[in-house]
Amino acid sequence: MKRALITGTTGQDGAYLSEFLLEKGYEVHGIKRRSSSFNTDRIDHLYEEPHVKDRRFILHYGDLTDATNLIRVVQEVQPDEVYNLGAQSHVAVSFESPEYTANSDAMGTLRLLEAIRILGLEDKTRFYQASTSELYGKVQQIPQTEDTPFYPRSPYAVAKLYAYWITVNYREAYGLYACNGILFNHESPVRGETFVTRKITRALARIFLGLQDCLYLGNLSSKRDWGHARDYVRMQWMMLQQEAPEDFVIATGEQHTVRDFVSRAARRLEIELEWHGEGRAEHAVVSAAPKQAAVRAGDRIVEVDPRYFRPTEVDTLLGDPGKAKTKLGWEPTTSFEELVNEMVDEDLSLAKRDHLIKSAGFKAFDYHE
Ligand code: NDP
Ligand code: GDR
Repeated sequence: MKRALITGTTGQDGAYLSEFLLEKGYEVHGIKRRSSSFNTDRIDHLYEEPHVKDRRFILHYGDLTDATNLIRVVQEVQPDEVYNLGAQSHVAVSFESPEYTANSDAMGTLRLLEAIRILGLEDKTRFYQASTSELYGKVQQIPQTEDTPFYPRSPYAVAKLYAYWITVNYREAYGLYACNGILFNHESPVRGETFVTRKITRALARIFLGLQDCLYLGNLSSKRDWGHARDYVRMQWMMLQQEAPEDFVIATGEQHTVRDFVSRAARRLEIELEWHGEGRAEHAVVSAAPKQAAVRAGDRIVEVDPRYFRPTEVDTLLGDPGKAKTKLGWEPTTSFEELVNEMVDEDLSLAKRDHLIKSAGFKAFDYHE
């Protein structure tokens, strides 16, 4: 039985990858951070309590900022494959916590690679690094391939640049089987609530039910290549099954603006939007809505709020997944429309639950950022 160790197992990709590897028959070990409240929502359906005999999903407390902890966990698990998905992954937050972001995302990757080396596991353990299209930043070539130059535009991307190169360096210096997956944005119903797609689908579902009045966003003209996390974790595994380690771009090859994502998500709820104004004054007004919606034609439900603009922005990202397709036979299976619809449908179910709680006189969770 193959054994995998995943950092960031409680995150979006960690949850999908854990599920995927368990289905493949792996024994899966995940690192989770100590938190004052439960942080395992996304993996609760996989949880096996410590008394289950021969359990295949095992969690270890740990943190990428703690080298001794990583060495101990790697020693205990003796993994065949390590997936380094753990990170402070929010670009906007990285401007507020740049040092912590560098510590977890850049130094954390080094610590994990060193743990493998210190324990003499270079010939046994294969290593996957969660690299990112944010590396391209101020893009110099469209679409972006494995050979496009990097120009990071945030503390997050700069930290990930270090992680990218230290992974390449350990491959070249010590013969470690180590790969970078340069993944473009990928989303799902369990995407973190403050990334733009989930913020949109969650807010629109709540607006539909009258739980919220308005959705405030930053740069509506940003273009992203959005895929489904389920498709992308499959590729993370595929990368570690080749004869020789290589880096791959994972993307759909299709690009949409944030504005377009909003309009598509609204349409799933049968709400039609009209866009007015420009830049910081841009907003969307309902032009048609179904009877059961809590909004009416003329309601202004999307506004730009400058607080969500970033000091330096990545305006446009579009990946070329040609190498992944030719060499590994990988292709995304979920279209943009299917992705938007799945996310809206799931958020509508969650909003209905909150609506029910509220209408029964209890306080429903109401946080949005
Ligand atoms: P999430 O933000 O959903 O998950 C991040 C995970 O990392 C969480 O489990 C989080 O724990 C954990 N984590 C954060 N800080 C630390 C730390 N110091 N030590 C250990 N664990 C930590 O990210 P995604 O699942 O979306 O992304 C997975 C990886 O892929 C990340 O590295 C991200 O940067 C990268 N990436 C993501 C893309 C995307 O579009 N989703 C695209 C390209 C790259 P907790 O749950 O406790 O917060
Ligand atoms: P990104 O994702 O920065 O691409 O990083 P995010 O969804 O945060 O932003 C995408 C684009 O939308 C614009 N935007 C807003 N973003 C947020 N979060 N909130 C808003 O209100 C808002 N309004 C407009 C942003 O400015 C941006 O242009 C994600 C993360 O998962 C990274 O970890 C990963 O490496 C990259 O994708 C690939």
